[in-house]
Amino acid sequence: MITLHQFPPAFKLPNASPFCMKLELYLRMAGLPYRNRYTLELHRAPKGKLPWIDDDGTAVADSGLIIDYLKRKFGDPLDGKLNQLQSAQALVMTRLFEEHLYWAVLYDRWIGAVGWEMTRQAFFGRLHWPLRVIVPWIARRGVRAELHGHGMGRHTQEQIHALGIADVDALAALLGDQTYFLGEHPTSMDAVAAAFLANILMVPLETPIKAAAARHANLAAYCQRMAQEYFPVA
Ligand SMILES: N[C@@H](CCC(=O)N[C@@H](CS)C(=O)NCC(=O)O)C(=O)O
Repeated sequence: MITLHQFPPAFKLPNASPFCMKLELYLRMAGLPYRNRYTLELHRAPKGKLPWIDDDGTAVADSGLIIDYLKRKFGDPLDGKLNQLQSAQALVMTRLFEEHLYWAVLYDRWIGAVGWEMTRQAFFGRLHWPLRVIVPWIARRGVRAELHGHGMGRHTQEQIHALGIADVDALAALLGDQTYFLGEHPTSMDAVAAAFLANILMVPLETPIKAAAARHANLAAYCQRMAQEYFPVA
């Protein structure tokens, strides 16, 4: 049995971490049985980040590498029929979501004042004093350093929003009037897209990036469709 180690649900989504939500979505879409283990214990994760899985004693970390492992072990019902061009498109879109847009969203949640208040309440609101003050301060300092290291955090807020909006506009154009990102059949790319888009469109944080995504009727409808098919929204 696969045990999925991920953060507890937040923001009324299966997970406030798009990487955790992506992996759970993939497991559901591929029809693989799993059980959830909600945790905050990053020090137990093989790479110090969530999600990771324990598959009957085999630990695998990183959502993308986990999906590769699952495909090798259980087969590839979602992506098996993709051609070379579609696989390349999936890779490029995944990189855009995970290595670029993610950082703009992270900035809005952890650095922008309104986002930080929401994040602080959701993630640390149940801690007792003085941990309720100390832990979020340390965590936010860590995220600020990561944003700086990535480079996104060195831009102004306006520039970060413009970069995120350009990503969202490009993704809307790529989706076009297709049902799924690579055509009429769901693929693992849709686990990525739905997890990241839900974490923008379905989270109660009003940002210019969310407004830009909402202006694209195809992105909003896609997100609703994926939610109806694959994940519960509380
Ligand atoms: N490349 C990793 C990224 C995972 C990731 O960044 N997880 C974040 C949550 S969204 C995390 O665990 N952060 C905790 C930390 O970095 O201390 C994957 O695809 O699983």
